[in-house]
Amino acid sequence: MPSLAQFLGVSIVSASIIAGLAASPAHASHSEARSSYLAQRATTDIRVDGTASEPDWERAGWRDIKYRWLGPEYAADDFSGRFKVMWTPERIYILAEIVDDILFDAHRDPLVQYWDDDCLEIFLDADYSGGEHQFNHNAFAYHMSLDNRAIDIGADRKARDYTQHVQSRWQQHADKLVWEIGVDIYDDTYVDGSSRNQPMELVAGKILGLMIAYCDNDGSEFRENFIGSESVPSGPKDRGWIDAGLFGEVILGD
Ligand SMILES: [Ca+2]
Ligand SMILES: [Ca+2]
Ligand SMILES: [Ca+2]
Ligand SMILES: [Ca+2]
Repeated sequence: MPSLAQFLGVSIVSASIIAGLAASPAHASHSEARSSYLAQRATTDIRVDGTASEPDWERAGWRDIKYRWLGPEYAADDFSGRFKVMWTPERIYILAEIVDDILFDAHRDPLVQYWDDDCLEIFLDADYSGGEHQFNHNAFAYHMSLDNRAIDIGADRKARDYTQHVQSRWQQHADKLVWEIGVDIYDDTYVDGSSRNQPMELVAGKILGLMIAYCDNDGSEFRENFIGSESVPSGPKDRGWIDAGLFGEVILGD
C-alpha cells in the first residue's frame, strides 16, 4: 500500500493536471475564457414577431451584452442589452432585449456604412472552428439593421445582403426593444450567389460558435459604441468580423 504522503502526492499531481485542463481554452483556435451557453430545443413554434410570448423563451437563460469594445463609457439608459438562444432542427432563434435611447439609421442604403448605424450583430460559426472569416464563410457576421436586413461581407470582399438567411422583427415594449431573430445556419461550403446552398439541419449535441454585439450610434458620423457578449483579452477589440476565435460556444441541448 502507498504511504499517505505518496497517496497525497499522486492526488495533488492529478488535481493539478485536472486544474490545468480546466483552465485551458476549450478549443486551441479560440481565445481564452470563451463563454458557453446551453441552448434548449423549442417545444413549440417560435413566431418571429418581436414579442417573447412563447413559453419556450421563459425557459431560456439570459446572457449579457456587456463588453465595451469601442467608444467611451456609457450609461445604462444609453445602451444595455442581453439575449437568449433556442433552437429547432431548422434554425436557431435569438431573442435580444435592447435599451437604446436614440434609434439611428443614417445610411438608408443597407450596404453603405452599415456598422455605423444602430445594428445588432450576430456572429455565427457553424462548426465552432474559430479562425479567420473576413472574406470567406468560415463564419458569418450578420449586421441586423433596424429595417431587419442582414448584411455581411461576401467572398468577393463586398458588402452583401443575406436577409434570406434570417427572419427578424423587433418591437418596442416600454423602454426596451425586443428583437426576435431566426437564423438559418450555413457552413463554410456556402457559395455566394449559388442557388444550391442548403442550411444545416441541427441536432442535439452540436456546438456552434456565437457572439452577439450592438453597434450604438445616437446621431454621430460614426458609431459611438460597440458592445459585445464576449471579452476580448488582447488585440483589437472590434475584430470579431475577422476572427471567429473570439466567439463563445452554444451547445444545442435536448
Ligand atoms: Ca415571438
Ligand atoms: Ca444609445
Ligand atoms: Ca467555421
Ligand atoms: Ca442608438
